[in-house]
Amino acid sequence: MENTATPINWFPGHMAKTKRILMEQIRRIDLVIELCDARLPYSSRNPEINTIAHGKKRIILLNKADLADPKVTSQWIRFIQQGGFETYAIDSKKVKSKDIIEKIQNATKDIVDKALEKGIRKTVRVMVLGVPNVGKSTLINQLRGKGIAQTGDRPGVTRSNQWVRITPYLELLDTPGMLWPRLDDQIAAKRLCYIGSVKDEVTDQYMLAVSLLEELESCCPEAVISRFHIDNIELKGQELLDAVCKGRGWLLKGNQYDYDRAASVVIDEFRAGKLGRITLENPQNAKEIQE
Ligand SMILES: Nc1nc2c(ncn2[C@@H]2O[C@H](COP(=O)(O)OP(=O)(O)O)[C@@H](O)[C@H]2O)c(=O)[nH]1
Ligand SMILES: [Mg+2]
Repeated sequence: MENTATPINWFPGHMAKTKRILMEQIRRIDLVIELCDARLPYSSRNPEINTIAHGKKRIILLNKADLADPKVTSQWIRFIQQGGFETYAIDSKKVKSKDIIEKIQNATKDIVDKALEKGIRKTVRVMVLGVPNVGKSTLINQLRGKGIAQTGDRPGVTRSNQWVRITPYLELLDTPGMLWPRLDDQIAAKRLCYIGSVKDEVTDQYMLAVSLLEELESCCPEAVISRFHIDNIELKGQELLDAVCKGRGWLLKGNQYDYDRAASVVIDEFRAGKLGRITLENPQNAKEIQE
């Protein structure tokens, strides 16, 4: 089998619309929290954020750090800090609300103090940005905790545009996920499919599983050998998927390989972290991410 998947169409019209909506909201925003996936700190970052968040304070969170290789995450943290950004690795399902709120308060202290000088107790407004499925809503729900109402009681702050009040003086805006429009970057596109940022229905799961397996073979061969019970790590394409089907016993009647099952299980197991904590990109081999 040749590796000639049809290019992933990952910048449909609604992404352009999303960008427009974000550009409209940004004027009211004091701080942007950019969430990216710690397994893909290059491909899951959206270069458009530099335009959208231009001139705004920003904190970059490497989310799902529980699924990523902690050593590589530390490298990424240093790399992003060198680019002049405040950045942390988190697991948004477990992160302590207090810690993140403190970071937001520190980052916006000068804005709040300046307003106080004029006698105004300012409400800090934070926009949470990131590709689909990166954990934006999970983080916001975690920060909101139990019993804190959504801010549906003020004009312009409704449930429908997802403003959430965290403290009396802190509001967060959950945004629809936005993919980045670099149609030329098919590697990034594929990797975003691995982590579920692109809908599975629009991608060829078989091709996706094969290219994921090939990437895993080169980045963590031991994990592939032990999880899929294969012994030849040089295999590529269909031969690789055949070996995985054989190794895990994914067979149909008549000893045909069950490719559908194999593709979906390979992708699911990677997403669930069952192959271990894996990061697919490191700062040395990723292109420059700072602007
Ligand atoms: N393992 C892990 N899963 C997470 C984390 N954050 C979010 N998730 C899961 O990722 C999926 C997408 O999260 P969601 O908040 O809906 O993403 P959104 O599309 O950016 O709003 C959900 O199944 C979450 O439970 C994390 O830090 N670690
Ligand atoms: Mg969401």
